[in-house]
Order: sequence, then structure tokens, then C-alpha cells
Amino acid sequence: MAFQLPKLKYQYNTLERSIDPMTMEIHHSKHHQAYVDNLNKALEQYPNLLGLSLEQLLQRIGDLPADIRMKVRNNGGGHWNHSFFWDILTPELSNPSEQLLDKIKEFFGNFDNFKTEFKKVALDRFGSGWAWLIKDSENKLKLVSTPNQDNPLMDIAEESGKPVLGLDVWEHAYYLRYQNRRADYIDAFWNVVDWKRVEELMFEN
Ligand code: MN3
Repeated sequence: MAFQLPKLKYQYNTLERSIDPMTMEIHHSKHHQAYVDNLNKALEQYPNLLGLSLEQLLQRIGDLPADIRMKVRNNGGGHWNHSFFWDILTPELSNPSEQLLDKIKEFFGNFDNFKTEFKKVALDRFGSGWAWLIKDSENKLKLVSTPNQDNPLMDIAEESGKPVLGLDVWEHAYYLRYQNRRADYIDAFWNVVDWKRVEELMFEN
């Protein structure tokens, strides 16, 4: 079964307070679709890999055949990262619960400080990539950044863990409205985060 572009839970114009509809449409229907298509194409000649889930593929990037390793890294990562990103956004206004806030405070002092540190990580990513809040194997929260379409699930990642929040800081994610002002895009991101979904990801196994 080939990988498929996931349907969004909301319309392209419903995150407009932070992300404009055209960016949403191009990002989902063109950029994300291309990662899916290129991933499927890369796997065509390797029927033995077709039974693996996307996560399983990402956990063995280093062991993949050399001729498709970079393609799966970039496009499989792109497919996973964008699927994750759409899923933690919402048109509804939401706030972190007390339970989630307590967990964040345990590692970052307070919520404002967490947002400040997340922003720093997202701004410090030179060029294209992602900023993540991850939960590591010891249940510790960490802020990390990955280049291009890498993510913390990959065996080749410098720091690994389970993503519970992530932000695409490629220019294609914000350029139409924010141009060079990545900082403004990061600030606006908080207004469309689905904190209920983040909480589920944080406390599920
Ligand atoms: Mn993107």
C-alpha cells in the first residue's frame, strides 16, 4: 500500500489568524504531496521495504540501500513531519491543561520561558528545518532542532525522542505572509496550536 497524503481536519482558510490560506494550500497540496509521491517512487524498486510503516522506515535510515537512503530520509521525513504538523494545529482556540502545564513547568520553569526557549531553538535553525519539543526515553522534555526534513524519530538523529510539538521553519511555511520575519511566524504559531492533541501525545505511551 503506497503512502498517501492525509486529509486535514480543517479547511485551508481556518488558521488564517496565524497562517494564510494560500500558504496552507500550497504547503499541503503541493509540498507535502511531493514528499509522499517521491517517497513512494523511491520505494518502488524495493518491494521488501513496502511492508514497513513510515516510522519503521525512519528508524532504519542508516540501514537503507545507499541509492534510496537520502530520498527516504528527505521525503519520508517530509511526509512524517508534515502529517504531524497538521495534526497539532487547530482552528479552535485552545490552552494547555493544568496537567500539561505542570509537565512543562517541571522542565522549563514556566510557560512563558518554555515559549521563549522554543522560539530561540526555532530561530537558531539556520536555513531549513524544524523545531521540536520531544519526550526522551526517560520521559524528560527537551527542545531540539533538526535540519531539512530530519526528525527525532530517525536513527541518525543527534537527539532522539518522541515529538509532542513541532514547527516547520522552512521559508515555504511562512514566506507569503511573514517574508523574512520568522520570529513573527513563531509568535503566531502559538495561536493555532492544538493543546489537547499535544497533551494526548505527551501522556500516551
Ligand atoms: Mn513544510
